[in-house]
Amino acid sequence: MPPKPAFPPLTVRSIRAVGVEVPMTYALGTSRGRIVKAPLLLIDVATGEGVTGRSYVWSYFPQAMTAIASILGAVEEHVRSRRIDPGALWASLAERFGLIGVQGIVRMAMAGFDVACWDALAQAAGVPLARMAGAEPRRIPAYNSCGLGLMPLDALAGEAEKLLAGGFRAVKLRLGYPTLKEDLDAVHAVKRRIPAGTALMVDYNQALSLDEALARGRALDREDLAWLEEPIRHDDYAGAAMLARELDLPVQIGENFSLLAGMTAALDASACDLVMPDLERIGGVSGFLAAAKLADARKIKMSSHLYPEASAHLLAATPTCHYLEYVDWAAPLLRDPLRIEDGHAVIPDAPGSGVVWDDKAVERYRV
Ligand code: SMN
Ligand code: MG
Repeated sequence: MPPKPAFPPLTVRSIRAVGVEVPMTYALGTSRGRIVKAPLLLIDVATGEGVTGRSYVWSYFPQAMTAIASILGAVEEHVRSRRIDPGALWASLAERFGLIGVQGIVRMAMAGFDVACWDALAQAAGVPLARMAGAEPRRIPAYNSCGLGLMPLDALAGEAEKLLAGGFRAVKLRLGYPTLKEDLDAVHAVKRRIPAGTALMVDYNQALSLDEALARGRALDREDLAWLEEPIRHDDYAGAAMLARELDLPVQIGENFSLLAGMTAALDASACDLVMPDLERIGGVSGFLAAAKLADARKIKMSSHLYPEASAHLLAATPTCHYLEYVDWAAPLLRDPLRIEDGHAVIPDAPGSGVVWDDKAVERYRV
């Protein structure tokens, strides 16, 4: 990999956070509830040098946005006028928030700030974020995760077809229907409609007990699936390790890894065959790059979770890069949404992460 460019001298001037709710093209039924609007907190880090770095955090529910924005106010107070060196600022903020702890919405605010800082640095250096992270921009294999939530059986096949229309060769189906039979019916309905060779991932969002996961996993073993995601509660690493041992189907976890320590604990427990850290939960760009190193050291394939715009750059810097999770949820807010060609995310050849707001759209969806 090419050497990382030095960080250009930038200082924090202010942080702005704006909450939006963006209607989703496909409602997403998960075993944890149905999502129809994306609650996104948009973050702008203005620098004394004139460059503005941007990021967003997926806030899971709208009320969280107010709380995260408020924590960002405390972040701003602490880092105002400081030099932008993401690692040093992370360490300093972790110390500042030591009593409440770097978790939950504090971690979300810190990660959103970190990603925006990296975007500002890449812009100031005049390079794509991938280069700032030490990688050559390249095309990243992507799966379409926009839809295929829990829904009536007769609607699934049509949606699968729509999701492949953009050239994708991989899609993810949410499972966790009341019975195994319904899960299998959903898998079969989708498989009947997608071309042979299309990768099909399935995601339970932690819905199953360990016994039920073993039973359903054994049945799914025969379905030629790309992975089985979060079958059981996310922090039961011993249970996940048992499933990973017993099942042929690769067990995928990672969107709930909290910082590198969470991922390390999971890998030490042999809890999974694949990992998919989330840019926000793993600790922003700095955390994601550390996760990529760890995945490489343990020879485990790594995908991303949400945030496709910045994650595409970072997967270029991930030696064991597997799949980008593509969702279009922020696309209506962006001047140049991430492009998918032939099933691959195209890293834009422009300075920064590629996240530039369409101001009119932001106004339209602002809450
Ligand atoms: C998911 C989780 C949370 C919000 C949206 C989607 C899902 C995924 O687990 O992996 O896409
Ligand atoms: Mg998931």
